Amino acid sequence: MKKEKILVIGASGQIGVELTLALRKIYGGAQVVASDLREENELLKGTGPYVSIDVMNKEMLHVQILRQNITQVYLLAAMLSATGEKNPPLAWNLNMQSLLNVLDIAKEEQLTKVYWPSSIAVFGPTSPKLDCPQQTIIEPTTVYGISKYAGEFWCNYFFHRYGVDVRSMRYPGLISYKSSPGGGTTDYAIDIFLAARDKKNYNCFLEENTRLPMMYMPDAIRATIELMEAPAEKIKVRTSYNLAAMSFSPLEIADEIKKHLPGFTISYQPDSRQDIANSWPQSIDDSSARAEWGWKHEYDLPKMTQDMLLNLNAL
Ligand code: NAD
Ligand code: AKB
Repeated sequence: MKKEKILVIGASGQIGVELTLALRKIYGGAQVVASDLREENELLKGTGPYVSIDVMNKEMLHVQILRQNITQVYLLAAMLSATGEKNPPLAWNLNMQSLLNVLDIAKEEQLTKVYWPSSIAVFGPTSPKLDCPQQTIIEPTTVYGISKYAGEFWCNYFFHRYGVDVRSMRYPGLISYKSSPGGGTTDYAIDIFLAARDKKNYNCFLEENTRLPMMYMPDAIRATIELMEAPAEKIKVRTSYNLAAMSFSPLEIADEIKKHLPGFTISYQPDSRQDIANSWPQSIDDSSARAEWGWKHEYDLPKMTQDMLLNLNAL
């Protein structure tokens, strides 16, 4: 059997750091090449190779894939929802061109697998708010959501037309303590923990009852690896799988934090991110992922909160 050699693009980001470390545990440090626009990453230092790559430079990317004998690519470079609204053409360009560059090279070099994440941001105000199904009305209102929805169809196209084994899931908002988030609407659910630890109060940029789908990073990393390791015949959805774990509002997460830190307080000052949050579903139906490749989440709100506070040394 051919030994896999993996390239993670966007390895210095919120997901990239933890995914790279997890993949290195499975495949060995030398088999997982971390890459990013950023020159280096403290958390990845000494764990395996790191190269600085601009995914928009297709030639340079192609050369690296050949030079490093890469067989699989995990593409994580993207501009997220809130940052994307500050510069829509740039977000569209990065989110689309990076994917097309990777898919084209994967086709040409017959890479064994490609991973590319989509997001709950594909859904818009006309999608069902509760238990939003895998297939439903999808009319995103952010440039980020539009780019993710278009990207899903490029993945589907490259699979059916060229046989590229590209796999994808629609992550909810991800909560983690190792690496900072990159400019999303769900980032408040990370900021709130840092504020609870450092200042004992948090001024939230979303309204108190804004419920959104969320997931703790260990679940997201495990889901990603399980999807990529599933036998190809189990992967029936070639656009992107709905994925879920928990849903909560700022008020509910603040109440959960207060169970551990009774002096914690929260105030609300919604900004432009409120409109983005209002356009997304409150909960997601991920029964296809559960039935087809066995997805099962481990962390709910209380378990995630306890683990976050422990790891941030707030308990
Ligand atoms: P992030 O912003 O934290 O990380 C992205 C990384 O890509 C950064 O380290 C950045 O330096 C790098 N990058 C940017 N432009 C690049 C370029 N031209 N070439 C190479 N690298 C470049 O993002 P993240 O939160 O880790 O998200 C990773 C993926 O997961 C994205 O596709 C995102 O849309 C998706 N996603 C994330 C979440 C979440 O809550 N974090 C939820 C849904 C989907
Ligand atoms: C964001 O808020 O933009 C991301 C996402 C849900 O895709 N966390």
